[in-house]
Amino acid sequence: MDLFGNNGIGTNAKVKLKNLDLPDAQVCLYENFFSEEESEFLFKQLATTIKWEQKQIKLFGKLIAQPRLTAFYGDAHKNYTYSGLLWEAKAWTEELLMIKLRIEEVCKESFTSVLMNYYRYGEDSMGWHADDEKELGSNPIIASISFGETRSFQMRHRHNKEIEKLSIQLTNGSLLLMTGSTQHFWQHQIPKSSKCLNPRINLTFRQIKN
Ligand SMILES: O=C(O)CCC(=O)C(=O)O
Ligand SMILES: [Mn+2]
Repeated sequence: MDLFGNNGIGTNAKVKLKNLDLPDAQVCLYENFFSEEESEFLFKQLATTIKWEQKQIKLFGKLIAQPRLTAFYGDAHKNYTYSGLLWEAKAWTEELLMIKLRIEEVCKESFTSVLMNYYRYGEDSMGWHADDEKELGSNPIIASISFGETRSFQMRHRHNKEIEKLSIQLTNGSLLLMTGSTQHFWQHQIPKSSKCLNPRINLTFRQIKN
């Protein structure tokens, strides 16, 4: 498939941009950012070429396996501390560079790194957090791409309990862009689901400033 040529940015007629109108946040969702055909191809490529690992994290003094597989790729020496783990970047693959280029054209920003999550089934999840590590700078720019099964991406305000939690459906080929003050004021999570769900791959492109 020609991912650089005729299928280039802006040529997927189905791309739909939604600006989520949230207080203290700047969040946009591009549905069908990648076409169905591209998404299917990229899911398969990423599932087979990325070195997925199930890492252990310490929770309340106990080591437990993270409920998903992860990987971290990017520019050399742009290391990252996340969930109490030090991540050393593996070298960009051809597909990751292509995806990065497509996002950079739209965001008018460049990214140094990508943190990836592989949710194998409904039981795989990610708990409440904000992407606010100091390496990401004062107003982190997070470009999040999803392939495979649709999962709920929930957001809650960190201080104002009167603002209702919201749930965004992240569909195959979508791009969610979080910028500005979002990480200061909001947390997000991918909750477990008791439904029998197919796998999903999520890529969060980041700027490591160190
Ligand atoms: O899977 C997702 O959509 C969220 C991933 C995420 O929040 C992260 O990697 O920090
Ligand atoms: Mn996150």
